[in-house]
Amino acid sequence: QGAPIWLTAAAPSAAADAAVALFAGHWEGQADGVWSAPGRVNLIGEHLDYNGGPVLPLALPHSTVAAVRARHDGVVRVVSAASSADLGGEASVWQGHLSDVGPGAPEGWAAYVAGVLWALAQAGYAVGGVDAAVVSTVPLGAGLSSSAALECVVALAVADLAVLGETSADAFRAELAAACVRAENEVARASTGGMDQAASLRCTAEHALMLDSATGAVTQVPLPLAEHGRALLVMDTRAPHRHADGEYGSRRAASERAASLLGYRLLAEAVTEAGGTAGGASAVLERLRSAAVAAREAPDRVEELVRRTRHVITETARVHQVVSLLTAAAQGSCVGVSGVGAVACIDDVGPVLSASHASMRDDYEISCPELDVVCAAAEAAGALGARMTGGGFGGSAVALVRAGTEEAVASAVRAAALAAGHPAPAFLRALASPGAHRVR
Ligand code: GAF
Repeated sequence: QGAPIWLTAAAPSAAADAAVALFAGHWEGQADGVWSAPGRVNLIGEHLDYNGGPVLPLALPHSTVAAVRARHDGVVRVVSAASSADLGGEASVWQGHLSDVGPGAPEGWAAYVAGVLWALAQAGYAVGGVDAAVVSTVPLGAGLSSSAALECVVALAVADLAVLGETSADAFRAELAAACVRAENEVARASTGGMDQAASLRCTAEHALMLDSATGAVTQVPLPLAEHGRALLVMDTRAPHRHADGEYGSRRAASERAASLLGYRLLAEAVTEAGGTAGGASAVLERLRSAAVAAREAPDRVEELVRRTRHVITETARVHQVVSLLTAAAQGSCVGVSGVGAVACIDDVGPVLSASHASMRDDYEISCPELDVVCAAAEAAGALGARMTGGGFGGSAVALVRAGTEEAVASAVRAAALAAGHPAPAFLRALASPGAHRVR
């Protein structure tokens, strides 16, 4: 059967050395500095960002690290290490001029670098170009935001070097995140929401980040896991993403259609109408059903819109539930379903994660057999709860486990995946890590 594969994060100094060495091997002279931006795992709140709802990601120790030098001639030159087939399999180089960057250009991974400079310029910042060398331990294609990590490390480096703003201030980081989202939406043409960029730039160590996607406001939510003998295990299914872009776009379109049938711009407004009660949710869903029928939507489409909206309403409630449980655990004021005390409150998060997975599988329909198998196997092996995380249709799941059981859970999950004829998953320890920062 073999042992589980663990994806480890590089020590910051080793990653910085690797980026500096890559820079020296490709661009004459020295970098001005080295920056790091993390990948993320979303604890709960899936497909809520573009609906204006709350999300709760944390930054991973797995990061993208860039050695960067400012330029003043509009040229962008970047080399990326041989981290994966997505990046060309071997060190891959892109160079171009900012005047050639815009919606749809360049294509491929360079969009996440050049696109950020373009978006900053569009936002009115004086951006002159860069030389950069990038290395990363964020697994690619795992739904752990490798592209956001790349955008965010570039944005922070450029902002620091050109002194575009107070890069330690959360308000300025929100502006940088907005530029990264614009690069992703317009230059890379991926219609994603803003969770991943906010996570990479605005997370802090030992906390999850509750982002209110409607206002951009954030709350740092304590994640007191290690001291209470609990841990988060990320399980990368390594399943091929099936039509993920098209399916993501169709979920987004369905949400927009449902909101508009209800007379709203964002489905978060329907969540407010539901008022946090089961009766309120049923009333909203009934109103949606009637509006969709009146608009002559096909019967299947009517029920699809109802299911999608139900996920948004129930998932929003689950985010607030998890935030309350974690906050109570940190304050030691916890009376949970499973008992009294911080551990009880943390353990009560488990079933909420599992309910979230069921909602994504059955109502939002973004899971896949590989994700269902790893979540079920983790729970059968003693995990307190598990759910798919990120966009879906492949990628990763996250499980809340008792500290010290990670290896046993990973072995059981690996065995279950192989028995189902799926690829061997890879595993990461998700320690809540700092957001993007300058390394040297
Ligand atoms: C992807 C997107 F990039 C995010 O914006 C978010 O919508 C997520 O899928 C689903 O929660 O990571």
